[in-house]
Amino acid sequence: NQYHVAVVGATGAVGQQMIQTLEERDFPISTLTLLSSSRSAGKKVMFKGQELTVKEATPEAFEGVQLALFSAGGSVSKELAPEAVKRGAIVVDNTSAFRMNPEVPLVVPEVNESDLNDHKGIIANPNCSTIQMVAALEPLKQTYGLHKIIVSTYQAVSGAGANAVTEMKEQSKAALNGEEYTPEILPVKGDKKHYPIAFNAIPQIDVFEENGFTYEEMKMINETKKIMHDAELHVAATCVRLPIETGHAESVYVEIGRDDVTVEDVKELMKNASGVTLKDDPSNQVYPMPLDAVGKSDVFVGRIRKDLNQKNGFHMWIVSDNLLKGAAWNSVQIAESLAALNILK
Ligand code: 11C
Repeated sequence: NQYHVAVVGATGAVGQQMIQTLEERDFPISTLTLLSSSRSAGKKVMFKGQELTVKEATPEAFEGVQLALFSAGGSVSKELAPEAVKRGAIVVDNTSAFRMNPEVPLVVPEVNESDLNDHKGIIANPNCSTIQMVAALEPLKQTYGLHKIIVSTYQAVSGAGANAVTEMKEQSKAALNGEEYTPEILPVKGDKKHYPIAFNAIPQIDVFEENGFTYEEMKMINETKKIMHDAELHVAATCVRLPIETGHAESVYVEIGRDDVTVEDVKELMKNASGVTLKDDPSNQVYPMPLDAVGKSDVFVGRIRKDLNQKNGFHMWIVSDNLLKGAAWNSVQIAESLAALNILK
């Protein structure tokens, strides 16, 4: 089978990666429709050696589309994903618009691929920092059970969009030249205050909630419980933005369901886990880093240690390309699963 596929947000950072990933994976496409806001309509994008013109995303643009990958912001998804579904498409949405909707499967194929069978038109792609964490922890949960996760993130600026990356680079140059600059985007475009990201660490990703956690932290907490089908799982997150261009890193502490598990046992699990690469050899200073993860689809795990006091406690370091496994690759992987499971006909 070949499919009529649409990419919504085709000129954005994630949209571009989606198009490239569809090409690299040779996803069976009969027609590729590229859609964007009216501002970017008319731009040209290459796909398999052909120049395609980006069109404005309107409800009518989804006529005949069988699969639509959305990554153009939550408000676009809220407005147009139902229009695409109405016209017969299955939507894979990379925004937070529908993730916690009980009617919408929230899927990381290595963890809960079978949830795709329950879709009602829209499937949500989780937040990037959630995806890499659950992909690495699912084998532990399956084998030993999982009670508690405490995560601190070291997140890249590309998660906040291409403009934020430009801001970081401009600020860095200005700072090195001893020039003045005014931060305008980070930590959050629409928030009251802005802080420099160059040579800094900002413990705010997205806006604050009433409970003192940020929305990014609450996404990691709520999405993890939904994807892992465990409302009782204890999850706490602290999300921090660092001046890294691409590649989110996470320091994760977990408590599993058994006391007798060794570091070697956990390493063995990670070695055999789908979508996970173990990079853990402290004697040779081998561990995952964002610069090495860029452009790769896997989730990298290292620095695995058993807690010194808690017999069922382990520490680990998880790194992945936030634009690939965190977004574009996970979306295309969902599309491949939909085709393989014959859900996409
Ligand atoms: C960040 N995790 O790094 C965010 C970006 O809900 O899909 C992804 C936002 C989302 O800023």
